[in-house]
Amino acid sequence: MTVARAVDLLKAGAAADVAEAVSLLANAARSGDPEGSNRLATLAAAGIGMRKSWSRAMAHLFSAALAGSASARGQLRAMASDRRLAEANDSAPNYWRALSAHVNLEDWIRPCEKRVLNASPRTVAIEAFILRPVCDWIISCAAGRLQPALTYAEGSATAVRSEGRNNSALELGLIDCDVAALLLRQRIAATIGVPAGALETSQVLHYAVGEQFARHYDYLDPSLPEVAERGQRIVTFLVYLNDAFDGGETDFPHLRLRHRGKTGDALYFGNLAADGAPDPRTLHAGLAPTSGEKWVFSQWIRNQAIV
Ligand SMILES: O=C(O)CCC(=O)C(=O)O
Repeated sequence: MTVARAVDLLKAGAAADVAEAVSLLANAARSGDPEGSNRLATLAAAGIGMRKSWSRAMAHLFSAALAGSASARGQLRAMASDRRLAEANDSAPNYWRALSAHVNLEDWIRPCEKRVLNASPRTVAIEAFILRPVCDWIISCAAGRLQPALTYAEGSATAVRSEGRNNSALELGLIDCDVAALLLRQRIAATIGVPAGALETSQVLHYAVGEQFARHYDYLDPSLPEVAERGQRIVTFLVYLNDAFDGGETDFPHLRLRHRGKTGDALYFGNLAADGAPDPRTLHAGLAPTSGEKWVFSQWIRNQAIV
């Protein structure tokens, strides 16, 4: 009840509501509610209602796991670098403490090897951007929470269902993220060299056979007031969460490039030309899988901090 009330307050978003939510969660955590600690972990990792601190986030996550939070336990198992320990039985004393010690935060901001697929517009592939267990974790959290994916009609501020985008998606606002998703966002921000605040709401995309995100641009119409207020979308960053499907490539018709990554690989591209104008050569599509189902973590990035 207390945690649900705190989440409602966080969604309301006013400073006083956030402060009350933090205090409710802290009380819940103190009285042993695992979800109180789990939510505090997210707030510390996102810097909501408190200073952003990964070490505090990890401490809350450890407390949540110890108190029995299935979410915290799943996150620690997904993120730990010692895979044997992560897959071991949790009955050993100090198991969750030991596992927490194997979540290496440095790994998440370490520079990664990039392969340029196209010089202009710059389109870059990265192998093994995140580990398969993290992909599996993100998929397991999104499955069951998917909604029809929406698009904005030209010049309109209302998102609608369209034939061209008939797949489904989960939108992950900051407070909907867990520490694993926030670390992924941090890794993306570090790779592009932007503050984490320049990342829009993340999306987990799901495509069943025949579902697609038809050809589109990710940049925004520069004349929109939105662009003056919240900046332009400069980069699109995709992480392929699985590869057990046929078809389903990311297609760039103007670049004669069709790409699909293996589980955990990433692809990113710049949406603007060198002069800062939208680059129509970035036209792209998420093609429909012809068998299996496709999962992608999609991140649009602005040229200024928006959160
Ligand atoms: O799913 C894909 O391969 C492409 C996704 C996409 O076009 C987007 O997120 O803008």
